[in-house]
Amino acid sequence: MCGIFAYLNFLTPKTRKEILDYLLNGLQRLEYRGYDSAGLSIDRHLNNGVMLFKKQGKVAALKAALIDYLEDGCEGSYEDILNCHVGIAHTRWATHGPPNEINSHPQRSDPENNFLVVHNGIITNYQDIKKYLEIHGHRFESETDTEVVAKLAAHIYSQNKELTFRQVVELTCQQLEGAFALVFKSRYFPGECVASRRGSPLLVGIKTKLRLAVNHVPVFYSKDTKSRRGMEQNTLRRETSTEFTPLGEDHSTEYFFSSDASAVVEHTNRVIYLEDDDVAAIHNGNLSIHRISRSMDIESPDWREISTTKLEIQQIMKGEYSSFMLKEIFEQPESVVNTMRGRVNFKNETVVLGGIKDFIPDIRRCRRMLLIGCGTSYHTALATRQLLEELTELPVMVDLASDFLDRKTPIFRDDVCFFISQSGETADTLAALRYCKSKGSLNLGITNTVGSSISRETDCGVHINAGPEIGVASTKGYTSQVVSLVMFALIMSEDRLSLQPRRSEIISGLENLSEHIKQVLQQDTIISKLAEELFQKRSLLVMGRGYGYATCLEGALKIKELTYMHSEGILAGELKHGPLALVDEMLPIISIITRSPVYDKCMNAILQVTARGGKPILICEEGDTSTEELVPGSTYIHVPHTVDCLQGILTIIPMQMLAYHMALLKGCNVDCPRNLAKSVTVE
Ligand code: G6Q
Ligand code: GLU
Repeated sequence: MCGIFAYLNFLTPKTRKEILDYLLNGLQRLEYRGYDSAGLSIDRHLNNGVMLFKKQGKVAALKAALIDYLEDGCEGSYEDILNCHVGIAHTRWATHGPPNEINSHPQRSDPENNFLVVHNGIITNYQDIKKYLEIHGHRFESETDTEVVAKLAAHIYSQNKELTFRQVVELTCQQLEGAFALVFKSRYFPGECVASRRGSPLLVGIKTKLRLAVNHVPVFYSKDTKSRRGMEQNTLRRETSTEFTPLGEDHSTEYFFSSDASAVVEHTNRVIYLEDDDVAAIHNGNLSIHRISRSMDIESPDWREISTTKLEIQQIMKGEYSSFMLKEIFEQPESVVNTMRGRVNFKNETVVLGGIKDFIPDIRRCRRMLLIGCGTSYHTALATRQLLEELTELPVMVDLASDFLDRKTPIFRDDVCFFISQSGETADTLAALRYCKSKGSLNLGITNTVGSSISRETDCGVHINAGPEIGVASTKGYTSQVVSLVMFALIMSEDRLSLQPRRSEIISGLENLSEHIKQVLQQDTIISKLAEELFQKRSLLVMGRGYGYATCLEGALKIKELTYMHSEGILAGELKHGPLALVDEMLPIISIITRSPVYDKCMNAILQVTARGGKPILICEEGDTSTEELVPGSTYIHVPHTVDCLQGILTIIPMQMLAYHMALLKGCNVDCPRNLAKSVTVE
């Protein structure tokens, strides 16, 4: 989820200082991705050992610690020249185990650092692998999922010392489930580096003095079960060693592995984007790419192109995006998948939330559920209350943490309280949690931040795994929180026969969610045009009901916090009870209207608006011709149709994009709106 940077210099003499500068600088280039700790590994001066440096906090803290250590001179000087060397580095954003030095990466196989690995992503079957390795005598030191990878590699190698580094990694990765980008370094294979990915991005940068002989790297298959001509071969292919070399006599080459191009562009613009299950190995200065077998269904090419990246250094601080907020909005197709990864089995229609599974029987026995949060996290509670009521048949209360505390709300031992907080540190939510703890309820955390106060102080919980959210306005945090509570509702209803068709419908909606979000994001041009029409208005209403109501409040919050324009989310059912007085030809009203049992009621509200000269802007479903017939001539933003309880995820995204574009037009800082902070640690 965060950053990987590795550097290999082959026949390219570099001082230890230069290598460390490359690694630290690479990590700094990846800082925009957000992280909580950093670490790196380089070779030791003497006896072929490997050094590990890890630090909680910023890369600058790691740098300071390194300088202190190396300047003491005990591990060889800064100026030692290393002709062939591998250094690996990482910025971690914790998913398993709080941020601290032991949990930082590189993770190691043993105290001798025989195999080291840096990892982005989540290994979903790490507990099974851990049990297996423990039986075989391995002792674990960290709480991460990643440590199993280093130990498994060492275990596999200990059983067959004939294996090449690449084969060790290939066998290791075959056992892994989940999402990963991995880069390995080993004491047994000095000067070699092996990397692989599945679901998390990873690229290789190449720098040579002379022109490259080829503009692609061939892919080799360890097990070629089906040739291109469709003939069964079932043979192990012979290894070919020189897969890729520069032209001429000078074979000096430098390689970079990185999560994205921003960390390598200052060294080279020649990059190879690895594909899922590629194993890229550098041996004797040669890069080769291997796969276990050809994909049977996709005609993927037998080579990886060496492309020329056009990214300029000035552009890279936020990757290819101009702001964190934009990056986070566009990450949502991926972040919702990360929230579900290893938890939803779409085939068997089962859901497992490891962090709460032992508490499910207690939760099922409760008398009431309370969802508590602030701001966007409170809107998550509103967005999921209806589904929770439907699938649990329990009373569900939603509360703003501050108000909940002001009221000294009565709480009982048979209550289950959810504390929803992206940061896990919000003072009001934390105070509400502490209050509930004193009353003896069962307390669950829904947070994005492993090791945060809410994650530590609750009895159990769900990490939403959306990746770090840096923009003050919450975007991907919101959609992943909603997905987490939907998954929880699915678990609560798994043994209810009568609810199975409903569960299937929701699980299928979750399966298609990422694709649907991508379709919504394609509306960017229409939305930016709409922003041009709206950004100079004085006020904006967002109206809807049912599952659309949370979108109204959250959409209005996005507009007001980013553009400083007055904006209000209103429940369509309340229109006649006040807000209708505001309606005239001038006031823009965005209406959320999707096919649901409240469609007719939403339509009535829209007609009341048009009857008073108002011109609603409609967020509706693709193919919904009836709305367009009833309200002709309005501006429409279309979102794909999905199951009602997930529709709010698709309707909030145009609102996030609208708020973003309006803020840009008004010249506001989209990442840090005035007067607001990302983590509100005071009440
Ligand atoms: C909205 C903000 C804000 C946030 C709250 C609660 O865009 O990000 O409303 O949701 O301050 O924060 P936590 O979710 O971190 O508790
Ligand atoms: N899951 C790993 C951990 O928690 C890696 C997290 C990351 O991508 O930084 O250590």
